[in-house]
Amino acid sequence: MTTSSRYKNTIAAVAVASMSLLSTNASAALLDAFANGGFEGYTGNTNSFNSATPPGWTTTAGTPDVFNASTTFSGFAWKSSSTGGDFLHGIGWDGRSSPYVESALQVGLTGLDIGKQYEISFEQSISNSVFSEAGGYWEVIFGTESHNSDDMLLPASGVAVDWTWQTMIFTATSEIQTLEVVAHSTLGPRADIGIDSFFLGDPGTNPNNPPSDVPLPSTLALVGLGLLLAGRRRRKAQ
Ligand SMILES: [Ca+2]
Ligand SMILES: [Ca+2]
Repeated sequence: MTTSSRYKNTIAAVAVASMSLLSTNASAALLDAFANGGFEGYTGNTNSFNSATPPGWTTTAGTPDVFNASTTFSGFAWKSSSTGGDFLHGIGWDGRSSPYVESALQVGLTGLDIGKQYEISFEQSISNSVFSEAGGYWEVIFGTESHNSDDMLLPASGVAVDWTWQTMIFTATSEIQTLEVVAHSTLGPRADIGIDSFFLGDPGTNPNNPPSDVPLPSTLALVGLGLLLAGRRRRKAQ
Protein backbone atom coordinates (compact mmCIF):
# COMPACT_ATOMS: atom_id res chain seq x y z
CA MET A 1 0.00 0.00 0.00
CA THR A 2 1.42 3.40 -0.94
CA THR A 3 1.71 6.19 1.60
CA SER A 4 -0.92 8.33 -0.05
CA SER A 5 -3.47 5.52 -0.30
CA ARG A 6 -2.86 4.63 3.36
CA TYR A 7 -3.45 8.27 4.21
CA LYS A 8 -6.66 8.31 2.18
CA ASN A 9 -7.85 5.10 3.87
CA THR A 10 -7.20 6.61 7.30
CA ILE A 11 -9.11 9.75 6.37
CA ALA A 12 -11.97 7.61 5.05
CA ALA A 13 -12.05 5.58 8.29
CA VAL A 14 -12.10 8.75 10.37
CA ALA A 15 -14.91 10.12 8.21
CA VAL A 16 -16.98 6.95 8.58
CA ALA A 17 -16.41 6.91 12.35
CA SER A 18 -17.45 10.55 12.58
CA MET A 19 -20.58 9.95 10.54
CA SER A 20 -21.67 7.04 12.74
CA LEU A 21 -20.99 9.06 15.89
CA LEU A 22 -23.06 11.93 14.55
CA SER A 23 -25.89 9.67 13.41
CA THR A 24 -26.35 8.36 16.96
CA ASN A 25 -27.66 11.85 17.65
CA ALA A 26 -29.74 12.12 14.48
CA SER A 27 -32.26 14.52 15.98
CA ALA A 28 -29.45 17.06 16.32
CA ALA A 29 -30.38 17.90 12.74
CA LEU A 30 -33.59 19.31 14.18
CA LEU A 31 -31.57 22.12 15.72
CA ASP A 32 -31.72 23.69 12.29
CA ALA A 33 -35.51 23.46 12.40
CA PHE A 34 -35.56 26.43 14.77
CA ALA A 35 -34.84 29.37 12.52
CA ASN A 36 -32.77 31.72 14.64
CA GLY A 37 -33.51 30.35 18.10
CA GLY A 38 -30.80 32.73 19.34
CA PHE A 39 -32.57 35.90 18.10
CA GLU A 40 -29.52 37.15 16.19
CA GLY A 41 -29.24 39.24 13.02
CA TYR A 42 -31.09 42.45 13.93
CA THR A 43 -29.16 45.50 12.69
CA GLY A 44 -31.12 48.37 14.25
CA ASN A 45 -30.72 50.16 17.59
CA THR A 46 -30.83 47.67 20.45
CA ASN A 47 -30.63 50.44 23.05
CA SER A 48 -34.22 51.57 22.42
CA PHE A 49 -37.75 50.20 22.23
CA ASN A 50 -37.19 49.15 18.60
CA SER A 51 -40.43 47.15 18.23
CA ALA A 52 -38.51 44.70 16.07
CA THR A 53 -38.22 40.93 15.84
CA PRO A 54 -35.04 39.40 14.41
CA PRO A 55 -34.98 37.41 11.14
CA GLY A 56 -37.16 34.29 11.29
CA TRP A 57 -39.57 35.75 13.87
CA THR A 58 -42.88 37.58 13.47
CA THR A 59 -44.62 39.76 16.06
CA THR A 60 -48.06 38.43 16.98
CA ALA A 61 -49.09 40.87 19.75
CA GLY A 62 -47.76 44.15 21.14
CA THR A 63 -44.29 45.34 20.19
CA PRO A 64 -41.57 42.95 21.41
CA ASP A 65 -38.03 44.31 21.00
CA VAL A 66 -34.52 43.06 20.25
CA PHE A 67 -32.23 43.80 23.21
CA ASN A 68 -28.79 42.65 24.41
CA ALA A 69 -26.49 43.07 27.43
CA SER A 70 -25.72 46.65 26.30
CA THR A 71 -29.38 47.71 26.49
CA THR A 72 -29.31 50.20 29.36
CA PHE A 73 -31.78 52.96 28.42
CA SER A 74 -34.56 53.83 30.89
CA GLY A 75 -32.86 51.98 33.73
CA PHE A 76 -32.68 48.56 32.05
CA ALA A 77 -29.89 46.23 33.19
CA TRP A 78 -29.26 42.90 31.45
CA LYS A 79 -26.56 40.22 31.36
CA SER A 80 -25.57 38.10 28.37
CA SER A 81 -27.29 34.74 28.10
CA SER A 82 -25.00 31.69 27.97
CA THR A 83 -25.23 31.72 24.15
CA GLY A 84 -24.84 35.49 24.04
CA GLY A 85 -25.72 38.20 21.56
CA ASP A 86 -29.22 39.57 21.15
CA PHE A 87 -32.40 38.31 22.79
CA LEU A 88 -36.12 39.02 22.60
CA HIS A 89 -37.65 41.43 25.14
CA GLY A 90 -41.36 41.28 25.85
CA ILE A 91 -43.74 43.16 28.12
CA GLY A 92 -46.33 41.24 30.07
CA TRP A 93 -49.05 43.43 31.55
CA ASP A 94 -51.88 41.01 32.04
CA GLY A 95 -53.69 43.14 34.64
CA ARG A 96 -53.93 46.31 32.57
CA SER A 97 -57.45 47.66 32.00
CA SER A 98 -57.26 45.98 28.62
CA PRO A 99 -54.84 43.06 29.20
CA TYR A 100 -51.61 43.53 27.27
CA VAL A 101 -49.05 40.93 26.28
CA GLU A 102 -46.23 40.88 23.76
CA SER A 103 -45.56 37.80 21.67
CA ALA A 104 -43.73 36.51 18.62
CA LEU A 105 -43.70 33.33 16.60
CA GLN A 106 -41.82 31.39 14.01
CA VAL A 107 -43.48 29.00 11.61
CA GLY A 108 -42.66 25.91 9.65
CA LEU A 109 -40.77 23.67 12.05
CA THR A 110 -40.84 20.62 9.80
CA GLY A 111 -39.88 16.98 10.05
CA LEU A 112 -41.43 16.32 13.45
CA ASP A 113 -42.53 12.76 14.29
CA ILE A 114 -46.16 12.71 15.41
CA GLY A 115 -46.47 11.29 18.93
CA LYS A 116 -42.77 11.77 19.67
CA GLN A 117 -41.58 13.78 22.67
CA TYR A 118 -39.33 16.77 22.09
CA GLU A 119 -37.41 18.99 24.45
CA ILE A 120 -37.77 22.71 24.02
CA SER A 121 -35.36 24.56 26.25
CA PHE A 122 -34.39 28.21 26.46
CA GLU A 123 -33.00 30.81 28.85
CA GLN A 124 -35.01 33.57 30.48
CA SER A 125 -34.24 36.75 32.43
CA ILE A 126 -36.03 39.80 33.83
CA SER A 127 -35.08 43.45 34.32
CA ASN A 128 -36.38 46.40 36.33
CA SER A 129 -36.58 49.52 34.14
CA VAL A 130 -38.26 52.76 35.14
CA PHE A 131 -41.45 51.24 33.67
CA SER A 132 -41.26 47.78 35.27
CA GLU A 133 -43.58 46.94 38.16
CA ALA A 134 -43.80 43.16 38.60
CA GLY A 135 -42.36 39.71 38.04
CA GLY A 136 -43.23 37.70 34.96
CA TYR A 137 -42.96 34.47 33.00
CA TRP A 138 -42.98 33.19 29.42
CA GLU A 139 -45.75 31.12 27.91
CA VAL A 140 -44.35 28.82 25.22
CA ILE A 141 -46.77 27.40 22.67
CA PHE A 142 -45.58 24.62 20.36
CA GLY A 143 -48.22 23.22 18.07
CA THR A 144 -51.35 22.72 20.15
CA GLU A 145 -49.52 22.44 23.50
CA SER A 146 -48.56 25.26 25.85
CA HIS A 147 -46.34 25.48 28.94
CA ASN A 148 -45.53 28.32 31.30
CA SER A 149 -41.96 28.99 32.45
CA ASP A 150 -41.03 29.47 36.11
CA ASP A 151 -42.07 32.82 37.59
CA MET A 152 -39.28 35.38 37.75
CA LEU A 153 -39.28 37.94 40.57
CA LEU A 154 -38.81 41.64 39.86
CA PRO A 155 -35.17 42.39 40.74
CA ALA A 156 -34.01 45.51 42.54
CA SER A 157 -33.51 48.59 40.40
CA GLY A 158 -30.21 48.45 38.47
CA VAL A 159 -29.66 44.74 39.14
CA ALA A 160 -28.98 42.55 36.08
CA VAL A 161 -30.39 39.07 36.67
CA ASP A 162 -28.61 35.84 35.66
CA TRP A 163 -30.26 33.93 32.81
CA THR A 164 -31.81 30.64 33.87
CA TRP A 165 -32.56 27.57 31.75
CA GLN A 166 -36.09 26.33 31.34
CA THR A 167 -36.77 22.86 29.97
CA MET A 168 -40.16 21.78 28.62
CA ILE A 169 -41.30 18.52 27.02
CA PHE A 170 -43.80 18.67 24.17
CA THR A 171 -45.44 15.87 22.20
CA ALA A 172 -45.71 16.58 18.49
CA THR A 173 -49.20 16.32 17.03
CA SER A 174 -48.21 17.38 13.52
CA GLU A 175 -45.16 17.15 11.27
CA ILE A 176 -45.08 20.93 11.04
CA GLN A 177 -45.63 23.05 14.14
CA THR A 178 -45.41 26.71 15.04
CA LEU A 179 -43.45 27.99 18.03
CA GLU A 180 -44.84 31.06 19.81
CA VAL A 181 -43.54 32.87 22.90
CA VAL A 182 -45.79 35.14 24.97
CA ALA A 183 -44.66 37.48 27.78
CA HIS A 184 -46.85 37.59 30.89
CA SER A 185 -46.79 39.39 34.24
CA THR A 186 -47.19 37.31 37.38
CA LEU A 187 -49.34 39.67 39.41
CA GLY A 188 -50.95 42.03 36.93
CA PRO A 189 -48.72 45.11 36.72
CA ARG A 190 -46.09 45.39 33.99
CA ALA A 191 -43.17 42.96 33.68
CA ASP A 192 -40.16 43.34 31.33
CA ILE A 193 -38.69 39.94 30.51
CA GLY A 194 -36.15 38.43 28.10
CA ILE A 195 -35.85 35.11 26.27
CA ASP A 196 -32.93 33.53 24.31
CA SER A 197 -31.13 30.30 23.34
CA PHE A 198 -33.96 28.13 21.97
CA PHE A 199 -33.23 24.44 21.56
CA LEU A 200 -35.44 21.75 20.00
CA GLY A 201 -34.39 18.11 20.06
CA ASP A 202 -34.53 14.78 21.88
CA PRO A 203 -35.10 15.22 25.63
CA GLY A 204 -31.80 15.70 27.46
CA THR A 205 -29.68 16.44 24.39
CA ASN A 206 -29.34 20.23 24.56
CA PRO A 207 -25.53 20.69 24.39
CA ASN A 208 -25.80 24.01 26.26
CA ASN A 209 -27.98 22.73 29.12
CA PRO A 210 -26.57 21.36 31.29
CA PRO A 211 -23.05 22.47 30.27
CA SER A 212 -21.54 19.37 31.95
CA ASP A 213 -23.27 17.06 29.45
CA VAL A 214 -21.85 17.97 26.07
CA PRO A 215 -21.84 15.26 23.40
CA LEU A 216 -20.76 17.41 20.47
CA PRO A 217 -17.25 18.54 21.58
CA SER A 218 -16.27 14.96 22.41
CA THR A 219 -17.31 13.94 18.88
CA LEU A 220 -15.29 16.81 17.46
CA ALA A 221 -12.33 15.86 19.66
CA LEU A 222 -12.39 12.31 18.27
CA VAL A 223 -12.51 13.60 14.71
CA GLY A 224 -9.65 16.00 15.47
CA LEU A 225 -7.60 13.21 17.07
CA GLY A 226 -8.18 11.01 14.02
CA LEU A 227 -7.03 13.72 11.63
CA LEU A 228 -4.00 14.43 13.82
CA LEU A 229 -2.98 10.76 13.82
CA ALA A 230 -3.54 10.52 10.08
CA GLY A 231 -1.35 13.58 9.50
CA ARG A 232 1.38 12.24 11.82
CA ARG A 233 1.37 8.84 10.10
CA ARG A 234 1.66 10.56 6.74
CA ARG A 235 4.61 12.69 7.88
CA LYS A 236 6.35 9.65 9.37
CA ALA A 237 5.95 7.75 6.11
CA GLN A 238 7.48 10.64 4.22
CA1 LIG B 1 -28.91 35.40 21.47
CA1 LIG C 1 -41.75 47.26 22.61
